[in-house]
Amino acid sequence: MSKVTIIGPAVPNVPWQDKPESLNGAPVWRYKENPIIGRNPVKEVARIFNSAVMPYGDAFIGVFRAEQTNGIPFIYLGRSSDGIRWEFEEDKIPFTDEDGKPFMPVYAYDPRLVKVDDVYYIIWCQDFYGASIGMAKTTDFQTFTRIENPFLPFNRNAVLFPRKINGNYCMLSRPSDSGHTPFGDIFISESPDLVYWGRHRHVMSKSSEWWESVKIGGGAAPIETSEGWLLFYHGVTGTCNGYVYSIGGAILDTDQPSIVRYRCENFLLTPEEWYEERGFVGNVTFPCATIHDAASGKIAIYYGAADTYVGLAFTTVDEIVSYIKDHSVTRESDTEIGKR
Ligand code: BMA
Repeated sequence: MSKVTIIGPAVPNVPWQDKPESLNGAPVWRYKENPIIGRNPVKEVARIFNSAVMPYGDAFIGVFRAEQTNGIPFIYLGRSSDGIRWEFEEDKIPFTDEDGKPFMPVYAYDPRLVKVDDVYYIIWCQDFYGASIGMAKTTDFQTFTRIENPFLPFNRNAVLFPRKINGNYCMLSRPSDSGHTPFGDIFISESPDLVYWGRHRHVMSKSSEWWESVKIGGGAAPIETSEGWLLFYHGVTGTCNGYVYSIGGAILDTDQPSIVRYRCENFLLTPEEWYEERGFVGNVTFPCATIHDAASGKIAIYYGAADTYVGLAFTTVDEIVSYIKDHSVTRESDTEIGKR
């Protein structure tokens, strides 16, 4: 029985591998057979990465960033019985408007998938006269209805919380500029209906830790725990050879998630393996989802690797929360409510 509890359903078939004994103090370990999705996984798709999955019935379902052979990213649906071997639809997800008419984004990337009450929401980055956030809902993974774009451009890395907080939907996002943004902090916004968004608050900024000194962005949907919302996010540093994307961790206050309770000064995972260092864009580890089991505390982290592959890594809620707390450094801009 874990000391820190995950608040959520039991997922007894959560993908899992035990921690290797050789691992030196690190709280997160990789699946030995990574990457779980290799190149050219679907006809006319060169690479799948930065993708989100979740339990669905007795199996798993996911929305995948698929870079087509014309270079344009779209979202494809995938299914898996074990969360490791995935089968993909041959066509991109057919988004429609509220009247059921086709309504495809110009491009779509970095999807997140979050269930709130009985509805599944897909949130991604798309063109809205500049890079911003697109959103759709489904209850059956057959029809996918676009809902209003939540934010103005430019914005990316929107992550919905898996339940309403104080009666409102809550979403993290990362306002920035267009292109390969050299800055960016995480903010939170609230909505009573997923149409009107407001009460924007700052959550956390890039930090003076070198691995996240350029920009940060939300990653997987926050996991509710007895200690607060456990957030895996990405942090970026700049080098002579370009950006390096690592995975970081923080714990946000349960009722006021713009307040950061703990923030890990160390990265939790950084590009080290060949599939993380080498690919279309080398040196990228980019978390977009977790599958987690409230009964055992096991957490499987899904991350994009080198803009080419999907990797899987593991931790437990006890191990990760105590590591984040033991290595926590918070600054005023983390711990304040985030309103100025
Ligand atoms: C960001 C996004 C991600 C990508 C990363 C590294 O700006 O486009 O999809 O993984 O760059 O290329």
